[in-house]
Amino acid sequence: MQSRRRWFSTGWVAIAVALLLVGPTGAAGSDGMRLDGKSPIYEAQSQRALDLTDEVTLEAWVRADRMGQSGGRILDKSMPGTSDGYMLDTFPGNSLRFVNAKGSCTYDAKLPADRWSHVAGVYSASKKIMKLYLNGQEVASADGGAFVPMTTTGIPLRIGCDPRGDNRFVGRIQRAAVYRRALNADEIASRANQAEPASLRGVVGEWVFAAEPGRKIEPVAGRLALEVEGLNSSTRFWGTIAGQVSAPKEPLSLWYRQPAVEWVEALAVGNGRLGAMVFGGIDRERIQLNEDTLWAGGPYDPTRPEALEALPEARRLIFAGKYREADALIGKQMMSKPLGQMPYQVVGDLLLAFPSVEKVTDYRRDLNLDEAVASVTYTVDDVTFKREVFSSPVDQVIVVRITASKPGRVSFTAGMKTPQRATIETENSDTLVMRGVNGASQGIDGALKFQSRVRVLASGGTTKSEGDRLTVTNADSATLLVAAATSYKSFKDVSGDPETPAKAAITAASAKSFDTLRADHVAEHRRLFRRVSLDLGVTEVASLPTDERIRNSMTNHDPQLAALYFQFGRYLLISSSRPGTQPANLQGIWNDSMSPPWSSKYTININTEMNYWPAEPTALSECVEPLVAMVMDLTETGARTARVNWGASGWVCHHNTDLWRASGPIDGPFWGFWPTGGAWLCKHLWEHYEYGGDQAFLAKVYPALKGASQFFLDTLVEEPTHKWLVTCPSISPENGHKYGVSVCAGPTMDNQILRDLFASCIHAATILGVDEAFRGKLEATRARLAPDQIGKEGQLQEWLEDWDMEAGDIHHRHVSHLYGLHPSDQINVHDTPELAAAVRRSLEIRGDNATGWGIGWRINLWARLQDAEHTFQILKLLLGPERTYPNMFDAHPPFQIDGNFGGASGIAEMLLQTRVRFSGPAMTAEIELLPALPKAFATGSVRGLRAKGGFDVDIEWADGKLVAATIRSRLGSACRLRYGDVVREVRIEKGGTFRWDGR
Ligand code: FUC
Repeated sequence: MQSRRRWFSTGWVAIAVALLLVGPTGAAGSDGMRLDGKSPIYEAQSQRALDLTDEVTLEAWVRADRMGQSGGRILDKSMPGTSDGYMLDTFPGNSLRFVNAKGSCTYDAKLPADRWSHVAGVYSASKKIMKLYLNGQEVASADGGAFVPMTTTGIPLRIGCDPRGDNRFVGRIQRAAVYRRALNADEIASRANQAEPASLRGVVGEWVFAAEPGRKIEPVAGRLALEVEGLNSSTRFWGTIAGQVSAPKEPLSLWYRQPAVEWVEALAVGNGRLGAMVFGGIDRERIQLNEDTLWAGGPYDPTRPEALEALPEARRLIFAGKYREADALIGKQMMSKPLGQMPYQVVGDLLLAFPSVEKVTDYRRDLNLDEAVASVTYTVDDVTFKREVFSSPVDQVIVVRITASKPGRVSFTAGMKTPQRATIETENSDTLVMRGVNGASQGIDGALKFQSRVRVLASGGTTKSEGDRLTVTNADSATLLVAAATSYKSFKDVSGDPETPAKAAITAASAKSFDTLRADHVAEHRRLFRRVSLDLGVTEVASLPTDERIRNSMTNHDPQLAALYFQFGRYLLISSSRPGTQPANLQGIWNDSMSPPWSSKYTININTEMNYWPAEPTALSECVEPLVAMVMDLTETGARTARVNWGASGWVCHHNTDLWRASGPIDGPFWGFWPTGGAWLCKHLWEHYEYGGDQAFLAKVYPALKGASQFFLDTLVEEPTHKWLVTCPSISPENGHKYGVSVCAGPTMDNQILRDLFASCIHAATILGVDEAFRGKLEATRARLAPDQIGKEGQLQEWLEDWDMEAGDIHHRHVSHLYGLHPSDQINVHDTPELAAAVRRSLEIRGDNATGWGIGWRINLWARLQDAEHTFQILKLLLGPERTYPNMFDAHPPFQIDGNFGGASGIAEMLLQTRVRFSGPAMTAEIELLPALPKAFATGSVRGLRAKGGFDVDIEWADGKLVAATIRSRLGSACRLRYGDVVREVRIEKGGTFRWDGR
């Protein structure tokens, strides 16, 4: 009110007269607020009142500069890329456009730069009105088509830009308003022609802008204040950060001297199920939340009965060399319905707004990998503020702790937002509740309910609720407990109730002190994390912030960065995959989107397997449990796909699966027609036995191994030339061959995977003493699988025929046919040197640079080739800024977590490699020490790695040579130790230790 009076103090009568002559001024005596593309962004404080569905009017007085083709937003509450919300802008150029779920209404307004224009957009779904007004005159309307209600999803309303801060308006805005009804023509004309129009019924917010508005703009009518970027704003700090803090004490930390602005700068915490990305802002904190069962869709059946009819013809075409025709037929008749699977989705954000400050000193945010706690600290004047965030596997809540070094200094507002269909409200004076339903996708309706609850426990001060926010004022400290759950019970049952577990977790955690919550969390994390320690040497650069180290890693000598990357990989696995949770997907559990890249699913033609490569060797075998559980689910859904699509018994899974365990071929034949995904996953079941020797486990998973084998016994066919038994149709994952398609018969990878699958099934049946006749069948079939072949370039052939050099992309990221060397050990430098040399040739032809996971795989392969220096060169590619984001997430790009795990596994492979051989049920491990130790890691040690056969291994080395290794046996068995050319056979009793110096 104050400003309004000042604003018109020159006397409005004279101005009103002038107005009639020159059109609207709207704001005599004021130039309004200048927006120049860099000025602060204003956003309405509350979203709820703006969630209009039937009617809306958007009004503003603007003086636009000459704008480029893309124009700029005037009032925008719409989700970019969707028709959700509503928006008034100047697209194209200086036109006028009004957009909502109905579509758009545009008028070439030629908005002038030298005088004010009054602009308005009016919509009513029920009255079928969509109109644009310029200076009080109707100038455009959209008449045809359906007048649908507007969709609202809690997107903030912004003035002068879109919710991403893009499409910025350039020029002046002097007054703006939003109404929850469609104003009529007379009302608009009268508004346009008055200098100080009286407020009208239905106004939600009306704001006037001084030349230099403050951080907050109170409405002149309606209730909603505007704030510089509001609670939803970015975490960018507009003030100054002074001082240079030093590194945290814990060397296994990621740390930074500024808040995260981009998502790939934020720090990840997780308890396997609940994930959070912590931005560490100063006056705005964003904690982005995930729950690992919040995917789109619901139980569905993608099988395709017509596939089976087409199968004989597809095979005939392939064996006749008509690959393109086969591809067309498969595309038409054999792919899943729907053709895609369901995406993993975001819960939303917990947003905290703190009092604004101009200057802070000694800002630091870090992620302590040893404690699994993310922290933020900074000082304002003489008060040091601290925030700690962790996701507790013990208490099933995310805990946010806010403290200050002086009493009464903790004040903030907490709210939530989400792109999901959800409501957000307060309950009592201390709790925020988000209730929602998941999204639909590919025609599959959302069938999940979800809930997230945030409880604020402040000590001292006051806590109150207001609309959809909680405000804490002058507290000494505060703890926020965040819970989330969905109604998912299993891939076929969504009848759960999300409220009960979410409430129960908060109630139970509220009864514990913060110190106890934290101590319990840290102890449980350390139980797994501390099993392995790694020292690769430390140089001076190790004390620099993590983002700087990554940026300079190509030129720095920074061996500790590799050790940090290794431990970060272990940290991520512990945080994204724990017994009872979902397996780690393409992004682990961290995703801020409704439609993430590749839907953040389980891509099982490399990515999901790579996620679990470090699990057993780096002593995190418990973390494999979710993967095993998923395979057991797939035996059920995959049996349906086997029967319907292939007419086979057993079970099959193609190149992807999702929360609902869909197992059919998706996307298109080129990517999806690959029946060997489930068989590859079985390797992890078998390896769990090889590492741990747990027979009860083996008995439990044996049906999965058997069912996977059974499918191939039923579907392998004889190829005409050599009479080998081959998969058909199949592909060598995602690589087009000579004929420009990928469909083929018997790609090398399939033969290798099936050799492993059958061998593991035979060994398992032998150990369990079952299925003798079946074993015999597997042995006979295994002997007839196509062998590995060496092609004319000396390379390992990717296909039955020597097409490698004629393939469309000889530098392809996938190196599927090299599976035999890694992750399998069918090929190795000691037993099959010719084939190992052929793998090397293939790798040379492929080249070192690839996507994040492509590099990750190459590191493991070169380590298996035992070329230490080449392995190290590729490791550097992975650690460099092109493949590692500032928060150490792997960049495919975009973010994909497999590279993190492939890198961790590769570093382990440089230090230790193991193989097992069976004689009857007895396994003998061969443990090879320091097989690929580069000069850069000349002196160091590792403790707690695991070797197949049930061994724990510590290794110490100096100047590139083994000092000593300690091998402990958990099972009591024989092993061969190898260091360089020296081989030593030993038998270590159960619980016993053997120390060896390599001689
Ligand atoms: C496979 C890869 C892509 C990507 C996707 C998730 O299809 O070929 O590079 O990693 O999975």
